[in-house]
Amino acid sequence: MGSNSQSMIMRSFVDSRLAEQFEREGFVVIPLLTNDDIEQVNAIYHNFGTRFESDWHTDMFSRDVDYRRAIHERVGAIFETRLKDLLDGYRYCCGNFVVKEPSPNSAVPLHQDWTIVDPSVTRSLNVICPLIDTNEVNGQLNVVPGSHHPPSRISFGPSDQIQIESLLPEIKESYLTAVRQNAGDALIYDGRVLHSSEANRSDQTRICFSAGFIPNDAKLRHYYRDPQNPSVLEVFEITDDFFWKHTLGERPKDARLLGMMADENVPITHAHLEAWARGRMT
Ligand SMILES: O=C(O)CCC(=O)C(=O)O
Repeated sequence: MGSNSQSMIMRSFVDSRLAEQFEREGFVVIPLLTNDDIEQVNAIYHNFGTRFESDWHTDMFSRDVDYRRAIHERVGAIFETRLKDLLDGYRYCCGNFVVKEPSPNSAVPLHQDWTIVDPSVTRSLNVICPLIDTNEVNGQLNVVPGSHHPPSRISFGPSDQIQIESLLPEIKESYLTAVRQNAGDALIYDGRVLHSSEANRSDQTRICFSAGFIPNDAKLRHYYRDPQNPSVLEVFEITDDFFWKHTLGERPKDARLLGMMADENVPITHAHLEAWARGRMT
């Protein structure tokens, strides 16, 4: 299911130091939003006042398409402005608030983000930016550096649960890095990078904005696995509106089916962790 129309873009940042660090580690952290931006984004969040049931929530949980579109456009415009001169040939394609209410139930397990491009030829960049300083108490992010290196998987949406429980003690001990961010700092990572966050044990809600960027010439994709036919992934070409219209877990509507592929994801093992760590050295 490769596509020749998408070119492998190795360089993601204009700045060489960031570009190299990103290739090696799969992520960088940079100061991004100004204090005024943070105020504006906070005001947008609070003015909408949307209520969610769960203690960790993303706008994708909402069925209010107008709300989702408004957030995508209004907050996305701020991130587009701040990132356009830093990224090398990438465009904004999706954006959501990701919010941790103060609760022991607000942890996010280790995962890769959905694959939204053809990973055999290109990559997506994902951004997570908190509106307050984050730390080990209020739900800072953690990443596995180097986990964008092969072998990599296709992440096909909410039913894609990485079976990794038995490796978690080892990952926490030797491979997981905490990312402490000041308000407005952006964690920018390759969408394949494994990441997680602990529960928010503070008394303040931790609001982040999460945005996706893809190369200007890349086509957006969504990989869907039908629970009745779990050995196969259906590959759809999607457009930006998918991200505010799509209902979590459903087969995409109004999207072009490009074809089917075998689900070749294999469980993550100690050998993967070693390979990723080695990939950082080369
Ligand atoms: O909100 C968080 O702490 C985690 C968010 C996240 O992992 C994601 O959006 O992929």
